[in-house]
Amino acid sequence: MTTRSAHPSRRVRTRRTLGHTSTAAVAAAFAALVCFAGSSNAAKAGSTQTLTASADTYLRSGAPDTNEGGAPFTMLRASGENRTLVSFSESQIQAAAGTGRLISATLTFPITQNSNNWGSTGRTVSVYRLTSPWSEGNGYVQGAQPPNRGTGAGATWNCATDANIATQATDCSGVTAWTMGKPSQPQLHPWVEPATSSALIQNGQTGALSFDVTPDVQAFLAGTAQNDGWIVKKDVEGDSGQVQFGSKEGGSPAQLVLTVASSADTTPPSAPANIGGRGYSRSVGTQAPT
Ligand SMILES: [Ca+2]
Repeated sequence: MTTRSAHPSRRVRTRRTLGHTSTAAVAAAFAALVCFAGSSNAAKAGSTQTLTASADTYLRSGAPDTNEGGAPFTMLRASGENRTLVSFSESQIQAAAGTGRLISATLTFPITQNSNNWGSTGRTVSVYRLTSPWSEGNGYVQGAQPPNRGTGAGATWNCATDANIATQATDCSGVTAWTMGKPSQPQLHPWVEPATSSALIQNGQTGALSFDVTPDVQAFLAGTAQNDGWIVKKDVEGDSGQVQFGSKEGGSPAQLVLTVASSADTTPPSAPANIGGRGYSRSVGTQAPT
């Protein structure tokens, strides 16, 4: 498979498909995008490029000093308020954009386990841009046999960076602490309201859950926002609904799919025969997973 989504109609179809929550459609789109990511060819201007998460973990209000950065999944669920964190390398985002113009950025989470307890009409999950740096950590406790609290620093419910995740103490203060609770005081939270975007998740849904994060990535590229990644949580966290997403450690990390046009390209792409021949030869480098 070529890395170039050279034919305009194919590219448009892919982007439209990602906007739906139809299981089959999302699964098909995700499979196609994974195929793009697997190629070693340098991406070209006007192409769709896929980055893989550089850090992922999830937070648990029910275990507020426990890190799950080494888990083979991330999770959302009502019991103990599980929330997913993910971030992508700023240098990889910059390299992927190059001097081009960002058309779209889609954050995609592969669904690896759906508990199918989302009510009869599904529930809404939203992604927010984080405003605090955090540390992934290497703990794997929930569901692990045996549990491994991990070593060193990592994110927890209480701490953006808990200095010692091996202990059940809150080892952070000041800039390394954050406020995940206090729902009536949103100004204390380390994320931007309102949500960047939302998606519906339903019983029986497989494939992937995707969010449009174009404005956030545009802000990263423009230098008007710091790239601290995103947090994903259910809009009503007390409602039933549990899902696991793939993680780096599980071999199926979240992906950031960027569609970038050449900075000189102000018109839709021309026929495939013209691409690469004149003005489309800029190489932006291969995005290897980290
Ligand atoms: Ca991880």
